[in-house]
Amino acid sequence: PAATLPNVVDNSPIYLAKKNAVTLDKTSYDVCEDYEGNYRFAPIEEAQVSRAMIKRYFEMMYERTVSDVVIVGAGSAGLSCAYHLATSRPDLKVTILEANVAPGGGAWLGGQLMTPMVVRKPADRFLRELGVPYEDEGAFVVVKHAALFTSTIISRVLALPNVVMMNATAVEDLIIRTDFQGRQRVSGVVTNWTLVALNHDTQSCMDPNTITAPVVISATGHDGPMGAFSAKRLVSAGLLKELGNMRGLDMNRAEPAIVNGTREVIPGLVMTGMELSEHDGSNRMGPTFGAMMASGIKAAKEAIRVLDS
Ligand code: AHZ
Repeated sequence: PAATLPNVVDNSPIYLAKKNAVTLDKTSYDVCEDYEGNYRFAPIEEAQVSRAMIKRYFEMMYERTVSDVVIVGAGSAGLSCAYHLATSRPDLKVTILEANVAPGGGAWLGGQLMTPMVVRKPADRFLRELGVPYEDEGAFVVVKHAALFTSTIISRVLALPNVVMMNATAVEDLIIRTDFQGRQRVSGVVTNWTLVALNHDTQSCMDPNTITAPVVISATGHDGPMGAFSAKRLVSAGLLKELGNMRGLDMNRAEPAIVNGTREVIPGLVMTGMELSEHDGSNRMGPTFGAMMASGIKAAKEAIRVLDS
């Protein structure tokens, strides 16, 4: 059957008068569900596509201007944290901010551009919870492709109704307030489109935006172009004397140090994943991801403790 012409609500009389002159032949609007041969799409106006995105994105942004928990960074630690937090507390508005266009951080590969991902026990529990298959090697398990873990957890996290993720959005600063006891407390984040954040030196007057939240979880990874963001900001804000700086690789020391060190580092700010190695001066573990999962889960529990206290 011939579909009706799309109905873009628009109060411009000029647009309405000219509309029929620019729309396609009505016969091409027949919807065909047969994937073989004469496949045709349902009719659409370009303005509908723009409005479908703009309406949802900006309504989401408006609503999440006040969130319960903001997670900064969607690498393996941030995503594990988001999954545990949002599934165990469906009442919380969990907002993930990721500076990159693609979420996932360093977890698309296992190490040195090789695809298998090693996860030390007992973090294999989390893979079973997600339904990610692996080969058991005794002390550790191997997922055949790191992207299988990362794509699964991204899809699980994004399917949760209380989670939103804004990609290509960088946290440029922290909101730091003084509480009634005179303590400095992180109370939210200062954001900008990453492409804007990267161009502050070349343009002027590109002020940022804010999201307030009683708990911010920082999962920005070890130092790099954007990494260890909150740890470095705590130093420049005078809330941390100096960076511990990530030490050399030692798998046996590094993984427990990261998981056991996962905590609220200053009021309102929980830190997880490899960012902690810069904050605390602990070792790196290289290409083994169990600590990122376990640290993310611990950060989620810590955020709940802070919220409930
Ligand atoms: O884009 C970053 C990445 O996706 C994002 N990020 C960093 N700064 C940000 C900012 N605003 C928003 N200011 C920001 N997003 O944070 C994510 C960090 O992910 P990651 O994979 O780099 O860190 P992780 O701690 O989740 O996992 C670390 C994995 C590593 S590194 C390592 C080693 O070097 O030895 N070993 C492991 C397992």
